[in-house]
Amino acid sequence: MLENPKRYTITAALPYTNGPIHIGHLAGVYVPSDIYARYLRLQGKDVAFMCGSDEHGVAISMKAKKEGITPQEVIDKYDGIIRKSFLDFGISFDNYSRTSSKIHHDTAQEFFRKLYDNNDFIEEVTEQLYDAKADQFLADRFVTGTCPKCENPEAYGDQCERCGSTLNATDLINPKSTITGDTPILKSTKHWFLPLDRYQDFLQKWILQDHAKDWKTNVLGQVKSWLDDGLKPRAVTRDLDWGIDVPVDGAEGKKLYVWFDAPIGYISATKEWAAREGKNWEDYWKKDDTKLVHFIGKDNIVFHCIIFPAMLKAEGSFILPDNVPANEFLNLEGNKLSTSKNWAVWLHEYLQDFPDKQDSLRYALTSNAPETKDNDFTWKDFQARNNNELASIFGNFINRVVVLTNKYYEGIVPAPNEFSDVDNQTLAELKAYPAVISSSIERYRFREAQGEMMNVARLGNKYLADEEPWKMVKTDPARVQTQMYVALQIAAALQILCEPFLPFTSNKLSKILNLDKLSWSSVSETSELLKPGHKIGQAEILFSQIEDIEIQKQIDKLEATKAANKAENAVIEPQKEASTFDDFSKLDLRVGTIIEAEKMPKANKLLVLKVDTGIDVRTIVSGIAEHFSPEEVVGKRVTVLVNLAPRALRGVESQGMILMTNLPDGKLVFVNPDGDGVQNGALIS
Ligand code: B3M
Ligand code: ZN
Repeated sequence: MLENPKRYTITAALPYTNGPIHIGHLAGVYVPSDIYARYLRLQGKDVAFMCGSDEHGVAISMKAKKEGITPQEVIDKYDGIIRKSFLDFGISFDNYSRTSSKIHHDTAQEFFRKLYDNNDFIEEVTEQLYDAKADQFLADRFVTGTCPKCENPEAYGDQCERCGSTLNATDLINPKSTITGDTPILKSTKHWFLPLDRYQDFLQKWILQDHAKDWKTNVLGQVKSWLDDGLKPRAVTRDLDWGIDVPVDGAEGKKLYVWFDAPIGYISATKEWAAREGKNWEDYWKKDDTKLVHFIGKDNIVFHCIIFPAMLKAEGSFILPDNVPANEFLNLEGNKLSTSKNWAVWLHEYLQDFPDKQDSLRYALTSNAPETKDNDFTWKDFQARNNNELASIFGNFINRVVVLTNKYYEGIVPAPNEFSDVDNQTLAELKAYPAVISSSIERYRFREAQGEMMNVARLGNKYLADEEPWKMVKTDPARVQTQMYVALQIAAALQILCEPFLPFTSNKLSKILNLDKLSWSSVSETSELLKPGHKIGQAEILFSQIEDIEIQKQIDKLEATKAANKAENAVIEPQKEASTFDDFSKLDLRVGTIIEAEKMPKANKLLVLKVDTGIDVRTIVSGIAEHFSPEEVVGKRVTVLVNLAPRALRGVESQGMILMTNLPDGKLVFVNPDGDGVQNGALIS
């Protein structure tokens, strides 16, 4: 691990511009990387925080085909949506670029050309999967099949998202074209391969020895499994019509593989930024005293720990990542987040429903960050984090301090009198927090770090609750001056210590306390962050309560998505074998009305109904108790099979059957006659 780096290059995975981004992206990559970048800036470090839109690859082409627009229109649409989402959530990139930019095309082609001229590639004609009907080679997401490693039936041609394996399309078992659904044939084509096997020993040592202690176990585990399997040459060009041209003769119609060009996007984003800021981009990518950290999700580990480092090593002039603290996946209400199934909380939609609660989401996602294992986001937990932690602890403390300071001293920080043991102990505890939080952040434990930041709010809350200045102010105003002075120091410390996690709240606090940005170290260097005589501003609610009805609306929205998915994926029962008119004429179907209903004792699924069939009023036992209460069904017009042979159910004789059908989500509904004039007993034929 690089000690005392002179500068930091922090990269966050480039989101594909084939759709908006959701809470899983924030939790897995963008909030953690933003916390890290913000923290380092507060330390006064030289930081280059780079990201950008990943605009090539089959994912874009597929989206364009699906939406009937061009790939350029797709990337322009989603690049705009994604950029805005990052801005809206305070993700503080120093540059957010895009891989369709000229500077990136030039940088990626230059990179490829250097390796090509260096004979670092293997140029080979191989058999690749080809869709004859679509007249197209099938790479990456143009083909799915069963993963040879984990048997995931929906693995892509280049990668299995379940086990993270990188694949060659020809590795897939039972491949299917995602363009036509056909089984592909094999067809010869020339590509350039990066001989990863040549870097096996270097990677083995660099990762499993040099970084065995400072890289996360989930990352080391994945990398070790690939190294144990033995690295193989990997094609870094494709037969595609969308992407970066391969800059060599004889490569007409060939594009760079998206995972060859995309990581180079970090470099081109840095170049673009450095040119704008008058800096030297090579300081951030070629100097050994620069710490390079890649923030990604676990499905990108192989590309950032094996393939990109091999490319950088081959090119020869770049530094290698000091760490790749990949997060696992975030699930939503117990199910995997899924763009295709719309099973997600989209950031742009979240802000429509919670317009001023960016920090509440950042906080909840960090509290449940999938740092070592997959984790789950639930709306109930989100509400609890906001109401019971941010509002009740952090917000309540700040509100008390500001309201009382304005009430007792017209907003002027009072001069303290003699400090009690509790005062001194509290201030000493406060001064220790920056180091505690730093230690967690620098080990990429952001959930732990945020918890320690919240302990500062708890320290303040407890101090006020124990000291009760609002009671003492009548009898010992001098003591209250000291108490409020101590509480104000804690509030000021929170303004800076919360900034990496809650940037919007930190800015509000800066205004409320009328306080310019303090430095991180000032909290541990001095006990006086707010001097006597300093005038603070007025109180404002930092975190309003989130009501049950707001959460129910989100849960209902997800339920509707689930139902829509079920409808879309509903399996329509195949037609039964042929029957004759005689068979049908034996059935006596009538219109009836349910006139009484009660639950069958000790039987969860059964209702005992009294049904007026027009012929008579009879008892019918029906398995609808899990879908309807007795009250709900009384008065319902129903279709009754009246000549079904009677049968005893739990001792009750049932004389017929009520016809039902079901919604895509499985809920039962009655089959009943349309129109009011139909009489009970009317024949259905
Ligand atoms: N576009 C994100 C993904 O696989 C991918 C990251 C590129 S980082 C260079 O979803
Ligand atoms: Zn797999």
